[in-house]
Amino acid sequence: MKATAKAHTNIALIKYWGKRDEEKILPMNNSLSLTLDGFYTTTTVTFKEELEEDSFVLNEQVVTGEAFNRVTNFLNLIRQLAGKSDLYANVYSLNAVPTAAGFASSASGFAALAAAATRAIGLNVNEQELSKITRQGSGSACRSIYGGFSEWVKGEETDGSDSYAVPIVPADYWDVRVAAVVLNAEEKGISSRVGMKRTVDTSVFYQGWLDSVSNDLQAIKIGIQERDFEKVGQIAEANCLKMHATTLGANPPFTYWQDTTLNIMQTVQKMRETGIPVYFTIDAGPNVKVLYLPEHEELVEQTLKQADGVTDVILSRAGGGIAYL
Ligand code: 2P0
Repeated sequence: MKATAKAHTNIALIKYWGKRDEEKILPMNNSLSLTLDGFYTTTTVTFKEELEEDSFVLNEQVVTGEAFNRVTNFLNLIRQLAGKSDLYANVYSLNAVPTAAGFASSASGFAALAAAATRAIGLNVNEQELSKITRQGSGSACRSIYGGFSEWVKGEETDGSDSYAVPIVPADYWDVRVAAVVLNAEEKGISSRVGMKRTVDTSVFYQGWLDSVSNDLQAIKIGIQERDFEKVGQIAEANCLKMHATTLGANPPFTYWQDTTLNIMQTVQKMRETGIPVYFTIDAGPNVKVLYLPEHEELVEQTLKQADGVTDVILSRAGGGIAYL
């Protein structure tokens, strides 16, 4: 009862920001992302009758505490679905997501875990069902089931049965690239989980965010179909700025940005003024991701590397969906 799966992380162009159900991980709004080739997790799950508890090894280190609890709670869900409540597993993961790049490794991590664990325990699930299961480990992970662009449809049901991601276009539809700009910045003080909850509960700007998402989503999907880079970039950048604006209206207020974050945002805007189509997006941390087209790769990389406060620039193409190894 063993299986290995590989999943890539994804970058949201329309952000998931806020839950309507914390436990089932049901979002307030739809979100849309691009799966990235350069950042992934490979996970092997082995269920064995003789085990008396789960174990989790990540990058050759035994994991305990909260991170272990999240994995074992997620395996409980899969055991329950399979009707095998007393069957425990060894989980062995390798993360090719540099922590410093500021990507949530939970996206590739839970997607790979869900795929490997369901297959190892003998559950026969399609991609939609797998996305739904993955969502309950970490919200953004449900989008990593698919390659290329995918959308997490928030759903309406209270049981979460209609909340899962769907594919928009595959990775080979359009060669859009992403530079992850690693900054000389301190670790974030507020996790995305805590940040989004505080924003939903207290931000005076949160309703404005919710009211604007469906227009952004509709427009960006047309932009993707038409391979209209400027349209997609403009919408993604504006959507990111709106998400971050909600944190300033929270109580107590907070921001994920640091001075180096603002510096890169301005560097990107200046490149645009010289006629290079580049756009930024930022998640729940200080680092910046820059969207660009292949013909501008060299210039984008050089310009970003030379900006103040940058320690590294990691380039990535669009990536594929779940793969079983
Ligand atoms: C996103 N983020 O759409 C947004 C944008 C951060 C900012 O999804 O609580 O790790 O596990 O569902 O998925 C980060 O949140 O949160 C995130 P949980 P997750 O990518």
